[in-house]
Amino acid sequence: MNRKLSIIGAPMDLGQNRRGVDMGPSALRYAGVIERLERLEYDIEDLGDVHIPRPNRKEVQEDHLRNLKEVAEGNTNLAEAVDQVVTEGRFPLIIGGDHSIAIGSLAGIAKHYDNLGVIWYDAHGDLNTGDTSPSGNIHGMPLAVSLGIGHERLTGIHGYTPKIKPENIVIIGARSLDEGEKQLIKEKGIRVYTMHEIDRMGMPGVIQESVEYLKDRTDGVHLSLDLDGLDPNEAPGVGTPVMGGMSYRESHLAMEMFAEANFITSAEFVEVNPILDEKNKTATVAVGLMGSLFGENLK
Ligand code: 6HN
Ligand code: MN
Ligand code: MN
Ligand code: MN
Repeated sequence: MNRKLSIIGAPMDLGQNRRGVDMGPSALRYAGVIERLERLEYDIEDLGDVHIPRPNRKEVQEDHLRNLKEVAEGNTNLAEAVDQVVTEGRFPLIIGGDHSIAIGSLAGIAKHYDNLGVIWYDAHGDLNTGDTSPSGNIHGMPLAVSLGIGHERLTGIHGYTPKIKPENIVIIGARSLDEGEKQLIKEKGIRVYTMHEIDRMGMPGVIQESVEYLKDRTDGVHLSLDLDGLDPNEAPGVGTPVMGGMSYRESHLAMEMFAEANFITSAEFVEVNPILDEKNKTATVAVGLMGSLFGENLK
């Protein structure tokens, strides 16, 4: 694992319609992310938060895409910050913010790789477009956008498209997929471990298979962890909870196995909403998972 770590906050809440997720970066810092990782002897810098514009309430919504202009602008800023960190040979750890920030993260990271792998740890596929989305919320679209599918104001961020290839993606924990997303998964042959597979194979089997699958075909792997991938009993502070999720222990095991495999090259933790949370529980869970991901139990 790269021992040089840069934390970038992305206080984005415009990719969905519940307020509070823009305070996610603060909640994660308050839950002790820096101290936790410093204990593991990382050279760690906190770059603070990138600028996210405020929404223009008077503007009409374009093509069933809520806050398109502002989400695009915020992600452009994030892409530049992340690109800079990777250029400096440091590991970018991005803290959100709603999941639309994966658009900017991947834009900044993927140009440094020929075959960037992506682990999408989430209750959702985030594979919608303006046409298939039930909500118009861009946080349900970042994986499609990164594949080059969607509005060009989003797909073209940071000057190139697509960012990633369908065969380099693994989705883990899915249990709420929209019709259009299911179709795209089939059409593109995207690997998905739904809760059904996790129940049948067990988390160790799922992670082992995912690692084996990605290891020889990729030259770097980005972990995009949406806290709603966990069961809402254990991570209640999220905007789009779905029952029947991955447990706290299963999630730690997944992070520990990723740490053992030593192949994650960038990561983001998203959708922590302290207003919907219970005493910062979800942020605390997220920071614990980061501890495992960065090798706490390998010491
Ligand atoms: N997330 N599939 C739903 C939508 O509105 O597109 C929910 C998306 C949730 C997105 O949790 O990052
Ligand atoms: Mn650049
Ligand atoms: Mn998501
Ligand atoms: Mn989700």
